[in-house]
Amino acid sequence: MELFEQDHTVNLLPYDGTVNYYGTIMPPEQAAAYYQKLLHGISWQNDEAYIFGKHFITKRKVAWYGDRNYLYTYSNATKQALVWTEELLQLKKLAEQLTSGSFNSCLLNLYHDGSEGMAWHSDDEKSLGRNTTIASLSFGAERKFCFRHKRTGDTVCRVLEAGSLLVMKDETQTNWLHRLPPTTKIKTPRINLTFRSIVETN
Ligand SMILES: O=C(O)CCC(=O)C(=O)O
Repeated sequence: MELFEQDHTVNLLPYDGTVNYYGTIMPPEQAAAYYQKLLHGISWQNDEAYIFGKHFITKRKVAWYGDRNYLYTYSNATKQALVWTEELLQLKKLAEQLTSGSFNSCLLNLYHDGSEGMAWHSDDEKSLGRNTTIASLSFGAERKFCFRHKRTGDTVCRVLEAGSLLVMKDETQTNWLHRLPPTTKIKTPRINLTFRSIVETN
Protein backbone atom coordinates (compact mmCIF):
# COMPACT_ATOMS: atom_id res chain seq x y z
CA MET A 1 0.00 0.00 0.00
CA GLU A 2 2.35 2.75 -1.21
CA LEU A 3 -0.45 5.31 -0.79
CA PHE A 4 0.05 5.42 2.98
CA GLU A 5 1.02 8.93 4.05
CA GLN A 6 1.17 8.11 7.72
CA ASP A 7 2.85 5.57 9.90
CA HIS A 8 -0.35 3.95 11.16
CA THR A 9 1.51 2.19 13.95
CA VAL A 10 1.90 5.56 15.72
CA ASN A 11 -0.66 5.97 18.50
CA LEU A 12 -2.27 9.45 18.45
CA LEU A 13 -3.28 9.01 22.10
CA PRO A 14 -0.59 9.46 24.79
CA TYR A 15 -2.14 6.82 27.12
CA ASP A 16 -5.26 4.79 28.02
CA GLY A 17 -6.28 3.87 24.48
CA THR A 18 -5.12 3.45 20.89
CA VAL A 19 -5.99 5.57 17.86
CA ASN A 20 -4.15 4.93 14.59
CA TYR A 21 -4.44 7.33 11.68
CA TYR A 22 -3.64 5.58 8.39
CA GLY A 23 -3.91 8.76 6.25
CA THR A 24 -5.40 8.39 2.77
CA ILE A 25 -5.93 4.76 1.79
CA MET A 26 -7.08 5.37 -1.80
CA PRO A 27 -6.30 7.78 -4.65
CA PRO A 28 -8.21 11.13 -4.60
CA GLU A 29 -10.31 10.21 -7.71
CA GLN A 30 -11.49 7.02 -6.04
CA ALA A 31 -12.32 8.86 -2.80
CA ALA A 32 -14.31 11.43 -4.85
CA ALA A 33 -16.20 8.64 -6.65
CA TYR A 34 -17.11 6.96 -3.34
CA TYR A 35 -18.22 10.31 -1.95
CA GLN A 36 -20.68 10.78 -4.86
CA LYS A 37 -21.97 7.22 -4.61
CA LEU A 38 -22.52 7.51 -0.86
CA LEU A 39 -24.12 10.95 -1.11
CA HIS A 40 -26.70 9.71 -3.63
CA GLY A 41 -26.95 5.99 -2.84
CA ILE A 42 -27.40 5.93 0.95
CA SER A 43 -30.78 6.12 2.64
CA TRP A 44 -29.98 9.26 4.67
CA GLN A 45 -32.32 10.24 7.52
CA ASN A 46 -32.23 13.11 9.98
CA ASP A 47 -30.83 11.87 13.27
CA GLU A 48 -32.97 12.05 16.39
CA ALA A 49 -32.06 11.99 20.04
CA TYR A 50 -33.80 12.12 23.40
CA ILE A 51 -31.70 14.13 25.82
CA PHE A 52 -33.09 14.82 29.31
CA GLY A 53 -36.48 13.71 27.97
CA LYS A 54 -36.46 16.26 25.13
CA HIS A 55 -36.75 15.13 21.51
CA PHE A 56 -34.16 16.61 19.10
CA ILE A 57 -33.88 16.27 15.33
CA THR A 58 -30.45 17.07 13.94
CA LYS A 59 -29.63 18.70 10.58
CA ARG A 60 -26.84 16.13 10.27
CA LYS A 61 -28.08 13.00 8.52
CA VAL A 62 -27.35 9.41 9.47
CA ALA A 63 -27.79 5.86 8.22
CA TRP A 64 -27.21 2.45 9.79
CA TYR A 65 -26.32 -0.67 7.77
CA GLY A 66 -25.39 -4.19 8.82
CA ASP A 67 -25.09 -7.92 8.19
CA ARG A 68 -28.48 -8.41 9.83
CA ASN A 69 -31.30 -6.09 10.90
CA TYR A 70 -29.41 -5.20 14.10
CA LEU A 71 -30.96 -2.69 16.45
CA TYR A 72 -28.61 0.07 17.57
CA THR A 73 -29.51 2.49 20.34
CA TYR A 74 -27.71 5.70 21.23
CA SER A 75 -29.02 8.98 22.70
CA ASN A 76 -32.10 6.91 23.62
CA ALA A 77 -33.16 6.46 19.95
CA THR A 78 -33.11 3.05 18.23
CA LYS A 79 -32.30 2.29 14.60
CA GLN A 80 -32.67 -0.92 12.60
CA ALA A 81 -29.85 -1.81 10.22
CA LEU A 82 -30.46 -1.73 6.44
CA VAL A 83 -28.99 -4.25 4.00
CA TRP A 84 -25.43 -3.41 2.79
CA THR A 85 -24.99 -1.55 -0.51
CA GLU A 86 -22.27 -2.67 -2.94
CA GLU A 87 -20.05 0.34 -2.07
CA LEU A 88 -20.37 -0.24 1.66
CA LEU A 89 -19.37 -3.87 1.23
CA GLN A 90 -16.29 -2.83 -0.78
CA LEU A 91 -15.29 -0.30 1.88
CA LYS A 92 -15.94 -2.77 4.69
CA LYS A 93 -13.62 -5.27 2.97
CA LEU A 94 -10.92 -2.61 2.59
CA ALA A 95 -11.20 -1.59 6.27
CA GLU A 96 -11.03 -5.25 7.32
CA GLN A 97 -7.96 -5.94 5.16
CA LEU A 98 -6.07 -2.92 6.49
CA THR A 99 -6.95 -3.42 10.15
CA SER A 100 -7.09 -7.25 10.21
CA GLY A 101 -10.42 -6.68 11.96
CA SER A 102 -13.93 -7.82 11.24
CA PHE A 103 -17.00 -5.58 11.17
CA ASN A 104 -20.70 -6.42 10.94
CA SER A 105 -22.25 -2.95 10.80
CA CYS A 106 -21.67 0.65 9.83
CA LEU A 107 -22.98 3.98 11.12
CA LEU A 108 -22.82 6.73 8.50
CA ASN A 109 -22.96 10.49 9.10
CA LEU A 110 -23.50 13.25 6.55
CA TYR A 111 -22.49 16.76 7.67
CA HIS A 112 -23.78 19.28 5.11
CA ASP A 113 -21.20 21.92 6.08
CA GLY A 114 -19.03 23.04 9.00
CA SER A 115 -22.03 24.22 11.03
CA GLU A 116 -22.88 20.56 11.62
CA GLY A 117 -20.68 18.49 13.91
CA MET A 118 -20.91 15.96 16.69
CA ALA A 119 -20.66 16.71 20.43
CA TRP A 120 -18.27 14.99 22.86
CA HIS A 121 -19.24 11.35 23.36
CA SER A 122 -17.75 7.87 23.42
CA ASP A 123 -18.98 4.86 21.52
CA ASP A 124 -19.35 2.81 24.66
CA GLU A 125 -22.80 1.31 24.09
CA LYS A 126 -23.23 -2.14 25.60
CA SER A 127 -23.93 -3.61 22.16
CA LEU A 128 -20.32 -2.90 21.08
CA GLY A 129 -18.76 -4.71 24.04
CA ARG A 130 -15.56 -3.62 25.81
CA ASN A 131 -12.41 -2.56 23.96
CA THR A 132 -14.21 -2.50 20.65
CA THR A 133 -12.40 -1.64 17.40
CA ILE A 134 -14.01 1.02 15.17
CA ALA A 135 -12.72 1.84 11.68
CA SER A 136 -13.63 5.36 10.54
CA LEU A 137 -13.50 6.34 6.85
CA SER A 138 -13.89 9.95 5.75
CA PHE A 139 -15.00 11.42 2.40
CA GLY A 140 -15.60 14.97 1.17
CA ALA A 141 -14.51 18.00 3.20
CA GLU A 142 -11.53 17.71 5.55
CA ARG A 143 -12.57 18.21 9.17
CA LYS A 144 -10.78 18.31 12.50
CA PHE A 145 -11.55 15.39 14.84
CA CYS A 146 -10.66 15.53 18.55
CA PHE A 147 -10.23 13.24 21.57
CA ARG A 148 -10.47 14.37 25.21
CA HIS A 149 -9.45 12.18 28.14
CA LYS A 150 -12.39 11.68 30.54
CA ARG A 151 -10.30 12.21 33.70
CA THR A 152 -7.33 14.42 32.80
CA GLY A 153 -8.99 16.53 30.09
CA ASP A 154 -5.93 16.13 27.82
CA THR A 155 -6.98 16.77 24.21
CA VAL A 156 -5.59 15.49 20.90
CA CYS A 157 -6.87 16.58 17.46
CA ARG A 158 -6.20 15.43 13.89
CA VAL A 159 -7.50 16.65 10.52
CA LEU A 160 -9.19 13.74 8.70
CA GLU A 161 -8.60 13.80 4.96
CA ALA A 162 -10.88 12.59 2.17
CA GLY A 163 -10.31 8.87 1.59
CA SER A 164 -8.60 8.42 4.98
CA LEU A 165 -8.88 5.75 7.64
CA LEU A 166 -8.71 6.25 11.41
CA VAL A 167 -8.95 3.32 13.80
CA MET A 168 -9.99 3.55 17.47
CA LYS A 169 -9.35 0.47 19.58
CA ASP A 170 -8.33 -1.05 22.94
CA GLU A 171 -9.55 1.08 25.89
CA THR A 172 -10.19 4.22 23.84
CA GLN A 173 -13.97 4.28 24.31
CA THR A 174 -13.67 3.68 28.07
CA ASN A 175 -11.20 6.49 28.70
CA TRP A 176 -11.62 9.05 25.92
CA LEU A 177 -14.45 11.12 24.44
CA HIS A 178 -14.36 12.19 20.81
CA ARG A 179 -16.07 14.91 18.82
CA LEU A 180 -16.25 16.60 15.43
CA PRO A 181 -16.12 20.33 16.28
CA PRO A 182 -18.24 22.75 14.24
CA THR A 183 -16.35 25.30 12.14
CA THR A 184 -17.29 28.33 10.08
CA LYS A 185 -14.44 27.60 7.63
CA ILE A 186 -15.97 24.54 5.90
CA LYS A 187 -18.79 25.18 3.43
CA THR A 188 -19.05 21.74 1.80
CA PRO A 189 -20.30 18.30 2.94
CA ARG A 190 -18.38 15.53 4.63
CA ILE A 191 -19.39 11.88 4.90
CA ASN A 192 -18.06 9.63 7.65
CA LEU A 193 -18.44 5.86 7.91
CA THR A 194 -17.71 4.06 11.17
CA PHE A 195 -17.47 0.30 10.72
CA ARG A 196 -18.33 -1.43 13.97
CA SER A 197 -18.79 -4.85 15.44
CA ILE A 198 -22.07 -5.38 17.24
CA VAL A 199 -21.79 -8.20 19.76
CA GLU A 200 -24.44 -10.77 18.90
CA THR A 201 -26.24 -12.04 21.94
CA ASN A 202 -28.23 -14.91 20.39
O1 LIG B 1 -17.76 12.08 11.87
C1 LIG B 1 -16.86 11.52 12.45
O2 LIG B 1 -15.70 11.53 12.06
C2 LIG B 1 -17.09 10.78 13.75
C3 LIG B 1 -18.47 10.35 14.01
C4 LIG B 1 -18.57 9.82 15.39
O3 LIG B 1 -18.08 10.38 16.32
C5 LIG B 1 -19.27 8.56 15.61
O4 LIG B 1 -19.82 7.98 14.66
O5 LIG B 1 -19.27 8.11 16.77
